[in-house]
Amino acid sequence: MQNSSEPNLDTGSTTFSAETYFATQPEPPSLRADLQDVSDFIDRQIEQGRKVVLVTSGGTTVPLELNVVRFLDNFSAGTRGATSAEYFLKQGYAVIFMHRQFSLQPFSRNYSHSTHPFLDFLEIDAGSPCSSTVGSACSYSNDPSPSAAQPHITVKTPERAALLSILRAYKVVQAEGTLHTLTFVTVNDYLYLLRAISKKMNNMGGKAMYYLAAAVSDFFLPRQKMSEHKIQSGKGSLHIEMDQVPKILKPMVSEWAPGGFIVSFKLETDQSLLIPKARQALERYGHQVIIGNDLHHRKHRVVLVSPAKLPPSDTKLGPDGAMTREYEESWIEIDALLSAPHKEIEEEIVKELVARHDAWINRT
Ligand code: PAZ
Repeated sequence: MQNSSEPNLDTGSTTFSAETYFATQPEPPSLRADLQDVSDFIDRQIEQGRKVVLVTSGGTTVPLELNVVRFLDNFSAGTRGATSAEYFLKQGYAVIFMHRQFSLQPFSRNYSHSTHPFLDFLEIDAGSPCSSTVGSACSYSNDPSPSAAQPHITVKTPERAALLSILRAYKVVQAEGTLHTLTFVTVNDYLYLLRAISKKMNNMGGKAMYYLAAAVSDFFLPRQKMSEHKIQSGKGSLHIEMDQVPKILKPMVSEWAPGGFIVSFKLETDQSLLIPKARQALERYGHQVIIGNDLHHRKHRVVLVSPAKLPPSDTKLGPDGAMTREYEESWIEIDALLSAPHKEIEEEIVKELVARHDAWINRT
């Protein structure tokens, strides 16, 4: 990076292998404690015979300075991950929900501060003092003692049924201890957590599913090239050269979680790229499913791309005589399900994946 207040140390490479990445980039300070909690959670789920899914959600950041003022961010509100996590819980899975700090979370996502603010559907009961315009005349509003008169707060009638159903599901999950959440902020946090959790979950073999919906940066600034302090603007325009984040699906599939069912997401803005890029990635990494979605239709339409289940006689040979793989695509669209006005596409995605995961566990 130019315009840095610190000397740049050349790491000698712009294409990091996963091995080089972890050998040169620092481990997040909270990693060990996070991992211990995840490990205890997994052990409890193994005892209870549950399948476990790791859901990653939200976007990673790439800090530009060690004392971070500016950073590069990846687009994702966390809707896909948080919504899917709820449906996995409903299907009996235990969920490790690894999400970007402050992005949407299962259950509470239904009352996001921007789209459905919680305070807007609460009301102070008529008849309670302070039920209308509350001002300084509301003498007890700040008195927390049990003996003090308190107004009754209720949920507005049209909101009650939905809230009750969400609250009940949330309480069941809490009582059963089937949801464990942990957070990342930077791409470095994400990579370290993903590696550690995948290795831990690999003890579960086929009962582990990985649902990688987080939006992860393809580029990063190695620690050795970062400015310690806020980059100063005095020297004119800023030129930053970022290195490529290693393609972690490769070691994930072959080393960290070879026994698991791995589902990754691919986001494109040009829909025509979805299938070719998904096939290319499956060819390269050899995991089970890629879900392609384009930015503007992601809430209504996705495509699941996976290796085709061909009988051996249909296996094709390439020009060099080597076996070539065939892929199949299935689209999920919720426009077709007009009967359900509040349908969420994640319900269908999760239903399909659970069926595929079960078939995969029971394969001979
Ligand atoms: O979180 P969100 O609902 O706003 O967006 C979800 C998504 C588009 C980030 C996700 O479906 C996805 O495609 N994740 C992978 C992105 C990538 O290609 O890195």
